[in-house]
Amino acid sequence: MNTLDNAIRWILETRPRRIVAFTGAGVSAESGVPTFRGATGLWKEYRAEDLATPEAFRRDPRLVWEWYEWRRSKIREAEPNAAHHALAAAEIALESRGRFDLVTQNVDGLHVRAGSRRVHELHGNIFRVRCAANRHRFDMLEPPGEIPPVCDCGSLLRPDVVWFGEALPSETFSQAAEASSGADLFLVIGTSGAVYPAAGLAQLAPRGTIVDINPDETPFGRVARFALRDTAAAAVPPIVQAVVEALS
Ligand code: BJW
Repeated sequence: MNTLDNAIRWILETRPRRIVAFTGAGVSAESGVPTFRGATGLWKEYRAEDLATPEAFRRDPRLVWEWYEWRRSKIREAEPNAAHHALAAAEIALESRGRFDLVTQNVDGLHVRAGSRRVHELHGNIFRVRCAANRHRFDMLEPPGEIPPVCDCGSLLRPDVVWFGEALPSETFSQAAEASSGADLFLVIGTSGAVYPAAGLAQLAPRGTIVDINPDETPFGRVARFALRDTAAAAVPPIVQAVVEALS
């Protein structure tokens, strides 16, 4: 049965050592960062194709930047929640006893702010920018003076995130794929599984290792050992606490 108690019991019995947490927008929902899909998702008001593509940026860089600035301001106001903190604490607690990889589709940086260290950001980071000519890449934490911002080299700056039709950072993806195929516990937290190739990482996880944490049904539920229909802030802390306990 898909209960938190059963999942905890299984973790205590099997004592997983190689843990991957694969997160999506839902892990930050309880921090007040909107998700992409679903009733309150970002795509309800804005179409992805209008804003998160290279074509959209070429067509209307100002509109795309205004959307990103709105999101950046929401993320600046947000704080990591109990799920982010528990994942960071588990990584530190397991340092010499296991391996903990945090693979995230999120661009909000909240896992790093919570203290996670081995973080693989598959879709980039919203507080980093690069120039459209692809020569310069740097952090831009504050709002730009002008929108759209321009690089010293004269070309437009864009958020250093992965838009539809663009390749994921290859080294980051390879590291995530390697960790996924070696996992003995693969936690899927707060993702709809709608976007590839990120969602395909779960197919690399060895059979019977997936625990899906999401209040809604997901495609991972069908293959998961446990599908916990709960929020991240409620279910992640007891699950990772069990991992730490099992290895103590
Ligand atoms: C809670 C909760 C709570 C709520 N607790 N949970 C194979 C099949 C079909 C299509 C493709 C395919 N392979 C590639 C494609 C095309 C495309 C794609 O996947 N399209 C699909 C939409 C159909 N993929 C791409 O284009 C990718 N690139 C690519 O394939 O390149 C090929 C290439 C190779 C070589 C050279 C050139 C090209 C790139 C994908 C980039 C995705 N980018 C975005 C935007 C990032 C920047 C930004 O933030 O603006 O990434 S789109 C958006 O979706 C964002 C997210 O990271 C990603 C995933 O969304 P996520 O995290 O799952 O969020 P939601 O909203 O969907 O779900 C939230 C979940 O949380 C829900 O389930 C809720 O229930 C749950 N939840 N509250 C826990 N409290």
